[in-house]
Amino acid sequence: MHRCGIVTIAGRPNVGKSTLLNYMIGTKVAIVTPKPQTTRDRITGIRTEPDVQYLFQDTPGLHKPMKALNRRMVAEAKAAISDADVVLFMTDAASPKEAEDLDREWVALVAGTSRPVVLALNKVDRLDPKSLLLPIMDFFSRLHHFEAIIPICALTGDGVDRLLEEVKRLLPEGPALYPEETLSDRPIRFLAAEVIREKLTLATAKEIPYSVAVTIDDFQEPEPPEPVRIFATIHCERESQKPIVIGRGGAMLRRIGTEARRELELLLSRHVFLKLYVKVSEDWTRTDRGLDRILM
Ligand SMILES: Nc1nc2c(ncn2[C@@H]2O[C@H](COP(=O)(O)OP(=O)(O)OP(=O)(O)O)[C@@H](O)[C@H]2O)c(=O)[nH]1
Ligand SMILES: [Mg+2]
Repeated sequence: MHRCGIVTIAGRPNVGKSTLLNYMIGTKVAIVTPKPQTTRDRITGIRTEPDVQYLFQDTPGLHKPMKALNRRMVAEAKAAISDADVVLFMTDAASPKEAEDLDREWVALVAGTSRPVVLALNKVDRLDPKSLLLPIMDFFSRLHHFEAIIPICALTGDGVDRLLEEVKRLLPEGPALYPEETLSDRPIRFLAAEVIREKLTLATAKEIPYSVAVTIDDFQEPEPPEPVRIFATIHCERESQKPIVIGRGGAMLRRIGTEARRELELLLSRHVFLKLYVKVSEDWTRTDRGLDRILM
């Protein structure tokens, strides 16, 4: 029997959803940073095996929807959960007690969909001793009837085979929907913009990561050995943020550009020429019109 279906990966910010997605797909399809609220869009990563095709949807970690951007992220996550055949609910087993309230809100949300839910307890590498897992499993099994509760480490892949087995048996019967070689539903230029945003998020502090967006103005793929030519714009929300992103004598922008180019060269297995511009798009995160103008 062949199975195929949508598996939505959901959970609060920073628990490791995108890290797990990348591990399961075997390459980077979603960006990862140590800062919460990194993922903004729904991204589908596709894993094909002889008897199953998993369509994994990565989602933004939900949080208080204060701005139009956050409201849109919450809406994306909720829509992805309601589209799911199986929900892969994720939490960070090594996070402090205070995170329990957020997890509880989250469980209520996924439980409301009546979809089967598998719980992945991530970051067990940081749990010492391992006996600490038992009270966590107990906490969650009192909140909801999970189809399975599986401790994993998304960084190393520990436990992920078992997780995949559990998810597989819950997927509906059906043919593969994508060709075997398709790994993501997003075009390569989306990944290019995301990699630039990842490097920017890693290099800047405070509100900057939450105030910027990256658009690709032009993406040219001439015959090798000519490099791929990418022209991108970093949009800030306010005039005062522009000099921070550019840095003294352009140092910050050069650093972001170099790191993004290096990673894109690895992902594309080609030389890349990358040119970055910085622009102020006043308050783009605050209104739907602003979002529609900037987001891809
Ligand atoms: N120690 C450890 N760190 C992990 C593990 N999985 C993910 N991380 C780290 O946790 C941080 C957040 O990972 P992400 O994959 O971006 O988390 P996310 O859930 O997608 O976060 P949002 O997109 O903000 O909702 C990164 O620094 C990862 O390297 C793990 O198994 N062990
Ligand atoms: Mg993410």
